[in-house]
Amino acid sequence: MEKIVILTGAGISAESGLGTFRDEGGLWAQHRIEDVATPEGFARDPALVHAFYNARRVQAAKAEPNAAHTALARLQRHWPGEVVLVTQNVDSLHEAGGARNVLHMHGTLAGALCAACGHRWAAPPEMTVGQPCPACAAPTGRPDVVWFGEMPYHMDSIYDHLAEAGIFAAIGTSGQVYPAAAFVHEAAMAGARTVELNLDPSSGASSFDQVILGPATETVPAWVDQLLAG
Ligand code: BJW
Repeated sequence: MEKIVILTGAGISAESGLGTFRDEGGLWAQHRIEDVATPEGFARDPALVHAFYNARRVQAAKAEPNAAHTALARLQRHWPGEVVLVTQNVDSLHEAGGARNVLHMHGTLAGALCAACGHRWAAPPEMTVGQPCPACAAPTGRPDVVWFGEMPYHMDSIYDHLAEAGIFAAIGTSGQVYPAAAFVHEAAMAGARTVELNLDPSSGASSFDQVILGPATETVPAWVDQLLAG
């Protein structure tokens, strides 16, 4: 049975109350990317960056998975082949909705990372500047997320899955950030059928075989029903 590879973005968590980045009033309308989502911004003002991620960690902890998250978990349980979930999101709503083996290519709010030795540990609800690393004691704890200019996680595994995909879906992502924006091309080259599910057409919509527009809580359960009905 065909392998399904699904890429999700901030739009899938929007109806759980978590803000997207590039929609009107989104996170990038309120914060400068250079200040809060680059290693240079963290080096300049770590307190500002910790405050940004502490607030999002608190908000994400209160959020509940929605019908789109649970529908993808249902697809993972019932599809006779493999369903690989790759998310750009740093929340844990896929897991809370019952999904397994989620590849968090941009890291997670739940993790802390030592910028000096690379050790990882569970982030406290509030991270502070100079937090010592439990492994090497350097005062260089940072959120375990991937900023611009850094290499996303799990890339070898993701490219291997894309090369074997029979179906590729991108859900709730604007297609403006690489390398995720190019996954549709990788999957198409492997012969996959490609589908975008988004509120509005993304900047890469013309690269997909099919585009399904609407809120994820409506389109994703319907798409999953259709796949499982064969
Ligand atoms: C709904 C909805 C509803 C709303 N229902 N839908 C030129 C060309 C190519 C690349 C580059 C370039 N110049 C620079 C680069 C590289 C750079 C990049 O892409 N820059 C672009 C700005 C051009 N990329 C990087 O630096 C990456 N690293 C890298 O490339 O390493 C080298 C490499 C080389 C080769 C292979 C592999 C690697 C790292 C990128 C890191 C991004 N980090 C962030 C922050 C993470 C931590 C955090 O959360 O704070 O990741 S930025 C931010 O954007 C976050 C997101 O994951 C990411 C994508 O955003 P997403 O999810 O698409 O959200 P939005 O808001 O953009 O879109 C939401 C969508 O949902 C919209 O379309 C809505 O319509 C929709 N929607 N409600 C359904 N209810």
